[in-house]
Amino acid sequence: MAYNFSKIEKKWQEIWENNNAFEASENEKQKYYILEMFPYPSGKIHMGHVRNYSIGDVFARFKRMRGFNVLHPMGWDAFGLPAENAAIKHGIHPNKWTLENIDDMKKQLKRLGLSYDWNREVTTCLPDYYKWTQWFFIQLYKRGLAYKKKSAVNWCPSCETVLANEQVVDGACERCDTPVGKKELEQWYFKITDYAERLLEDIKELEGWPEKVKIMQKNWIGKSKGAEIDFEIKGFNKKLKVFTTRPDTIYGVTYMVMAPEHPYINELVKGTEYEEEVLEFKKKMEYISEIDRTSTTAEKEGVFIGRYAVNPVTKEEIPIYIANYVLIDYGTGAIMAVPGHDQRDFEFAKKYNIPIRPVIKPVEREFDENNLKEAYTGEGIMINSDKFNGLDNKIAKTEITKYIEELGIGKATVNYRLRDWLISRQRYWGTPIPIVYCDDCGIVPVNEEDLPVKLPTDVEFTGKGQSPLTTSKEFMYTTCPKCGKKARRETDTMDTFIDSSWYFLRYTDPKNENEPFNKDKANYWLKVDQYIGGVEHAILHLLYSRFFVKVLYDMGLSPVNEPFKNLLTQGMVLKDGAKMSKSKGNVVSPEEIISNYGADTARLFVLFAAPPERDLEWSDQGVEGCYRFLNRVYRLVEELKEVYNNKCEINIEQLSKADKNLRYVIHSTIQKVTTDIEDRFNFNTAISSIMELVNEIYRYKDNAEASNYKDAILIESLDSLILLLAPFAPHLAEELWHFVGNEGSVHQQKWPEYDRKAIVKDQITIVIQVNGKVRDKIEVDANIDKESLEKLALNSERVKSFIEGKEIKKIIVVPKKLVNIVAK
Ligand code: ANZ
Ligand code: ZN
Repeated sequence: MAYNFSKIEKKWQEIWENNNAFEASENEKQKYYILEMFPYPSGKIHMGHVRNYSIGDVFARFKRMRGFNVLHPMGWDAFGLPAENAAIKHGIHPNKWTLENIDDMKKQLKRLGLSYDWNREVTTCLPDYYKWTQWFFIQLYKRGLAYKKKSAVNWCPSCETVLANEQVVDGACERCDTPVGKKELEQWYFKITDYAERLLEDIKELEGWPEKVKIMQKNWIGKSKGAEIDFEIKGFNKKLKVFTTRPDTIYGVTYMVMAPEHPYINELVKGTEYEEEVLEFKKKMEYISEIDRTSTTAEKEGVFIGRYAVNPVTKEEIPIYIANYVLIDYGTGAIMAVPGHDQRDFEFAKKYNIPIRPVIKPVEREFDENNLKEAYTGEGIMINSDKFNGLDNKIAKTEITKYIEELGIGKATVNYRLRDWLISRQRYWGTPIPIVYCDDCGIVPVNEEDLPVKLPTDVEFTGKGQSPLTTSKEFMYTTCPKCGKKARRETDTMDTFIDSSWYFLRYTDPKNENEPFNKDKANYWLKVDQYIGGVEHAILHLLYSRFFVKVLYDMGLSPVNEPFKNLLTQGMVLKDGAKMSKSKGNVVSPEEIISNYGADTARLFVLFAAPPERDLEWSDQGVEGCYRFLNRVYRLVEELKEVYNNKCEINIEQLSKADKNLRYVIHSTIQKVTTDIEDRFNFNTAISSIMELVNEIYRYKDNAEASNYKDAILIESLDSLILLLAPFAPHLAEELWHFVGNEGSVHQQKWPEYDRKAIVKDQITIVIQVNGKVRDKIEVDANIDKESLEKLALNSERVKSFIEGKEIKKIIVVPKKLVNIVAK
């Protein structure tokens, strides 16, 4: 008969909930803050969630048993586009849709038996939370870290609405298939670029982060050292400023390229014969994404704008182009092109017949400078560079930069790939930006005591036109906080990444009505000791959170300068080799697995099937196997319950070989499971050693060689088994703990310590070879001396048959391992 998991799981979930078993509060114990990335309330949990939260729950339960004061909270990243789409499609208000989903998902999460402190639940779409998100916006604004700038958005001309990037499918509107265009809007930005250097520098502090995530962040910030150089434009009163990482190549500049969006362009071509073609090219570029424009395989293309620049060192006149491969928002939006040493420039120059002039040649290979097959991007010796000829190009880089500075035409600079964070969304379901526009006073932040600026409910969701907030008269029109005259509210809402940039701080003090969180509380709990989530957040969410914490740190609010001490990025859940997803139709529903096998089996499977950082392949047999294992555990404990009537002290001296062997397995399993969880996240190998332990207990219980201490040793083994199982299969462990008559919750027990003496083997196996071939294996006392070992080896019956009639030349002994007899 299978164990009644549904009854058992329901029972313990209720008891844990009624006892507030996982409530956390500050105390004198050492704290441990474990956090899983909170979910978007789509309505249904998926296997990725089950995996993420099961991993976190193992940690939380384990650390509690290790004596830590554990904070393990959960909440909802509840603003975002899907709620608004549901409103447009089904006419349900986003608020209702979201809160109902939260209700459903909470029930589903509770069925998994996760040890959260639900009293700390945080929901980003509720006014008690977004009030503080707005408050932070105002603080950033006051510090000059929030500002407005014109920039382009995706625009569907048929729906007359702004589209998020994910609503643009193959360049067309996802709703009506009309080609998407661009529209310039005034939008809000956070000045994350002010923190670029610190965000980069402090990556060094992130010791417990995966190397790959640190590299991704580094590349995203993208620091380049180089120079800014001004080029004169013939017949034009402004200079063309470029950013280059290769000032050493300046003698090889044979043309210039400006981004099509460069602000000088219109003026430069106005009224010329080039105007039409240039404007046409600009228009064409509007519809091509940055990624497509700059991919290395993209065909380089551009047009001559009819103007010339002057190379400041050679005084040559060189043509100016606009081209797809130069972007407006990197560096200065213009480049000096060196086809001899930059492959993009090389391809462009070949195509448009522009001269190619190498200025560096490699040291140790042939180099035909008049017939290049591709750009030479390596180091070497300077050529064609006047007084710098013959220098190592790395030295020339510094020397030429100095020369440029002397000439007063440029300077050494650092450039970052990181852009400022565009936070404006022309959407309803987000945190309203707490700004008012007054004809007299301009941009005015809402008074802090008037927060939150609440989302109105009288809005229409048509999917067309401007942000739904503009349809609410009540919301739109207000009075100026400064002068009291009629004023208009900002109708953009904030990017939801802002909500998730500080939720981990709110968990430390979730009900505070007077401040976002109390500093002492935050100080007690932070940093987050272990953060767990998908690698898809390796850049944006983690970078934005780091930025936010640094800003709050500078404001004296955050006690820490980095939020997350250790980071674990879990792999995906795959089925038939592909990611489980609705669109692929290969989804296994957690609810179904829980109903058919129980939460403990579901948890055990996702933990056992692969190490957390690897992708996990779904397997129905794997689930079955875990289910059978838990049943096997249940039957074992049920069968052996009686032994608990015979508790007694074990006398080590009187144990039999079989007793010692089981105790060896018990304590080495404790040791292995402990280090597997603590040091390596190797939950899969931890679980398999627990399975081994169960096998050993089965073998032992019927073993005739057990001593009089058999029952005591069985008690020791079952107690250990149940405790080790507690983080992985918490319901079953709790049930069995009580079933055998133990006191208190298993989850409040001390994690077992292994007995060092029990895992010292007093017998070891020695391999015996004759002339290098293995002929026998013998069991000997672990402390045997060399002489006795040689004697035993020569006395082995099997060995004897191989050395009969031969002369023993030599005996080689490798202590604790082998004996090799050389005989002729
Ligand atoms: C001349 C040169 C010669 C360059 C050479 C490279 C190699 P990273 O390292 O990524 O910072 N560049 C500058 N601004 C650009 C823009 N807005 N769009 C496209 N390309 C741009 O790259 C810096 C280099 O990328 C700069 O150095 C510039 O080309 C180009 F042998 O200047 B270089
Ligand atoms: Zn005013």
